[in-house]
Amino acid sequence: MKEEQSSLLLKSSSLFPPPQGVKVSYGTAGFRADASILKSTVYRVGILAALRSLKTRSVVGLMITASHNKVTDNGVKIVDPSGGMLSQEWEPFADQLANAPTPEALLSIIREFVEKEKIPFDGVQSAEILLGRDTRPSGESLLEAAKQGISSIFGAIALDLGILTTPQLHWMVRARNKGITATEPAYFEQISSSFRCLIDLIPNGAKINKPDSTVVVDGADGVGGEKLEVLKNMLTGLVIEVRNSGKGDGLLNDGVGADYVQKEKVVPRGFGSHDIGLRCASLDGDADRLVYFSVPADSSSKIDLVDGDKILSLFALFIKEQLNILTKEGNEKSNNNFEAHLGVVQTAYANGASTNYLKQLGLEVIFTPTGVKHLHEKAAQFDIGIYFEANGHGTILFSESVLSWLEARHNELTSVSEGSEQQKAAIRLLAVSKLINQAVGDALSCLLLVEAILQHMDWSIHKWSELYQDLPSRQLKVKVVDRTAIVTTNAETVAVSPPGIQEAIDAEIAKYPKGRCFIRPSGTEDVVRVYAEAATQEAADNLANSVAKLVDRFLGFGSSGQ
Ligand code: NG1
Ligand code: ZN
Repeated sequence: MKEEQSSLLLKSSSLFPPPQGVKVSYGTAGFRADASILKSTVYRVGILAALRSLKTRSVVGLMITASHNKVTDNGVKIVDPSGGMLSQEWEPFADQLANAPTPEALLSIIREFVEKEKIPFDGVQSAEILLGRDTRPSGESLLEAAKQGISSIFGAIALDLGILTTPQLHWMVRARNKGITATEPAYFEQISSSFRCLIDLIPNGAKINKPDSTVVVDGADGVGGEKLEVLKNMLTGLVIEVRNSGKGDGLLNDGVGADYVQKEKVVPRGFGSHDIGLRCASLDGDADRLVYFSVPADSSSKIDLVDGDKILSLFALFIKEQLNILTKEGNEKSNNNFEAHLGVVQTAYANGASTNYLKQLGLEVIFTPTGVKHLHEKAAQFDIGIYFEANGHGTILFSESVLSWLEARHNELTSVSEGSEQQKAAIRLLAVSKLINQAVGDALSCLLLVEAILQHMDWSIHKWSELYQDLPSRQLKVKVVDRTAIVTTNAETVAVSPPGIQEAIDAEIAKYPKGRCFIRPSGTEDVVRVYAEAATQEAADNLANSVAKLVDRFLGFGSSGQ
């Protein structure tokens, strides 16, 4: 490393001292903390992004968001050149970098890493980083810190794309590296035109004037609501009413948003008995999660939740149906036979009833630990892989080979049977691959796909919700002394440490018919999460409560002296 580079790093990093006595870690979704202590971390992630760009010789992204967390929190994460999450191999380096106590320590960590990873660090090679942030007030000054970090590396340039949803930034990084126009208008154009294509192919024509063509969306008072206001004007065949769009007095994620709706199972602010029977949806604070809900006739606050598992089920049904049309009827005439391997990926938080349903459909279901990086990686191993977290984060990945096959089938069918059902199925699947974000879960594109499929099937939200009955479940958080004391295995369903805790949990589960329960340390908050499922709501609540007590007994503050 050149002398000028070292002194620039020393000088610039001394302006961003790390907070005393705080250890941060690159969790499920990057670094997250109270925004007031994040400047130094974000500055250092700027350096990290520049190094990642140099190493991969590609454009990377840096997003400032704390998703569904409260407005006073913020966070930062890196988008890899593929549009996915930062490679897990770099996470330990991210931790070291963020926790280096002094500028000198920081410099020596960078030096060592640059050498180990053979990062071209000569000032000749250039690095490019796309920056995005959500609507949090702290975003602007944190973005400045990121820019300072980036410009402390010779040859690195930051391109500030302003306020974006997290999936928009992922989409743009991916597009940029593929040589496709990476702008917001290009993003909106791609998703609205592929939506239009699906609507044009709806079996009995679009049913624009049906009362069901309106969806009411809770924007969580965040960036998603703001963007949806723009997108909705580009759509035909769908009316979107946006509430909690961030323009009013409402506070981001405060009694609104997908996380609140999914966990509390009550209406978000601004919704109530006047919405009985309507099809409603909720985005999270950075618009990478989506859940649907309706307000039942006898309620003003309780909802009928249609969560990520049901979105996954709807997508799986549709894709399977289209693949069947394409491969079964008249396939003998085709020169393009290909058995597309369709699979789904879930986590332990998926409702057990959804897993049963998907298996009954004959689908291969696999499980991974929490965090989209794990789900995404597994889904990419299928020709068409659909992954969803119960909380509404998910997408559908199409492999290059399935896309080439679809293109070839489409061309072949266009010449021999234009307008046939098979040709339409090929067009629909290609449209889905363009509508749905190939980089990460995207609430806006998922919303449009759900809407297109419901219109295609001519289904109400109630019909969709009745695909299967969710098992009652309960999620709780427990504060402990050190959540890293919990070590899990088997896609997080079994706790191997602290010793004895799993046996105690198993003894509780055994008391409840259809009982299922697991614990894991959160990757985004300083808590242990408890998830329980059972035959009745009361039983699920009791099981979750008794396991929460066990967690407290083994790891809580009462036992900190042990
Ligand atoms: P943690 O805090 O690790 O449970 C939460 C979600 C994840 C994922 C991340 C990223 C649950 C139970 N966990 O992670 O699924 O979405 O946030 O935002 O919903
Ligand atoms: Zn989010």
